[in-house]
Amino acid sequence: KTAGKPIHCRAAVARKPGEPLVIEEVIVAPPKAREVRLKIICTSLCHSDVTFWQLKEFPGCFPRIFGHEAFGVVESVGEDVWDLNEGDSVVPIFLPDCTDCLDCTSKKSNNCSKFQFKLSPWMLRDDTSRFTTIDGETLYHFLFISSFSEYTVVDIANVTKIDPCVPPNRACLFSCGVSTGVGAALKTANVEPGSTVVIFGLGAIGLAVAEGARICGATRIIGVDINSDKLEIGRQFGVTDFVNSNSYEDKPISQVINEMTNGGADYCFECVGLGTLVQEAYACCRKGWGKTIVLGVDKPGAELTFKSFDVLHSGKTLMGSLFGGLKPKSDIPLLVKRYLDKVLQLDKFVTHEVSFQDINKAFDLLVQGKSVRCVIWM
Ligand code: CXF
Ligand code: ZN
Repeated sequence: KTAGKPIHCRAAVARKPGEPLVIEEVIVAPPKAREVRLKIICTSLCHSDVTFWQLKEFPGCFPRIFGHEAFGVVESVGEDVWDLNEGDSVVPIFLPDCTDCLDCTSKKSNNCSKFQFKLSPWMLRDDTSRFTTIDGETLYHFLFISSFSEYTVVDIANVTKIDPCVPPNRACLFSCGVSTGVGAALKTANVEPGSTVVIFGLGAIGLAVAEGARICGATRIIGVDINSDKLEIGRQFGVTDFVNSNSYEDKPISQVINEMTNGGADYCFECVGLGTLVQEAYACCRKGWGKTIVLGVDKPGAELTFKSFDVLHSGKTLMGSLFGGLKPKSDIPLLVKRYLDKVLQLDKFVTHEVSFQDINKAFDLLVQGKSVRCVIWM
């Protein structure tokens, strides 16, 4: 039995920004109080892993174990863990859900106030690491998860149980990007049947918004991207119109959309993380009732500017959405039910699968815009 003892296993360590990960032997400490140690079965690569792996200055920090979209099984539990047991199937989720603060007990929020979401390189509660190398070097965590390791330790606030009948390479998708996009359409926007939706950026998040909008009965789903390969993949996700934003030099993309939609879309989703694109999205949601929902993550410290008149006297709404507005512990089971009922389609998100030793291939594919989700099997 491994419970209570350190585990030696393989992890993909990011030693320097932008450089290939190195598979190394690491030591994973046993879980402390209110923590669990997970055996990771598979993990998938989310664009946030790539973003922070490329960052040279803080919040980039090294050496670090990335990965936060995963499926695993509880190997052992620390003290004061009541609702998770050895052998449970789980998805780790970067957004904490303590279940008892003002936010976690309100259906209006998914932004836990006991554990404020932050870009910490440590464990959630005590700002320490559970990873060391065999030379005794401390390794940083990522988004409280660090799933690019055969074993990892996570806080119970970052774990959601999942029905074990979901296959691992589908279960891991609930952990971040797909849930975020689907949640943004279903929960943050609550898209009505017959709506016109515009999606800026057809990566996994944008395609998941399309899947959510399709489930909600949107009739027109316009995809905007600079990569024409996204036309074909978008079609598979129910995108009805594709606009290549690089093909219009003479007019802003918001004007193209306003002309196509006779005055603007019901819902615009920004899934890239560029201030200028947020402005464009806002400029082409319909006056009176249009909503623009921002999912993209801009550089830390970036600012957004708008004309006061346009914001205050247009009847439009601009809002951000963290994890698609989903409450990890209560909403993920509802999405899982939709998947098991064959309403939510997940197969098409997984474009590639590789084994753990080939993890750098997953990075290459995502950086080149060739994959939607690449599942990495441990
Ligand atoms: C993101 C969410 C917003 C901040 C950076 C990380 N999470 C997962 O990909
Ligand atoms: Zn993510």
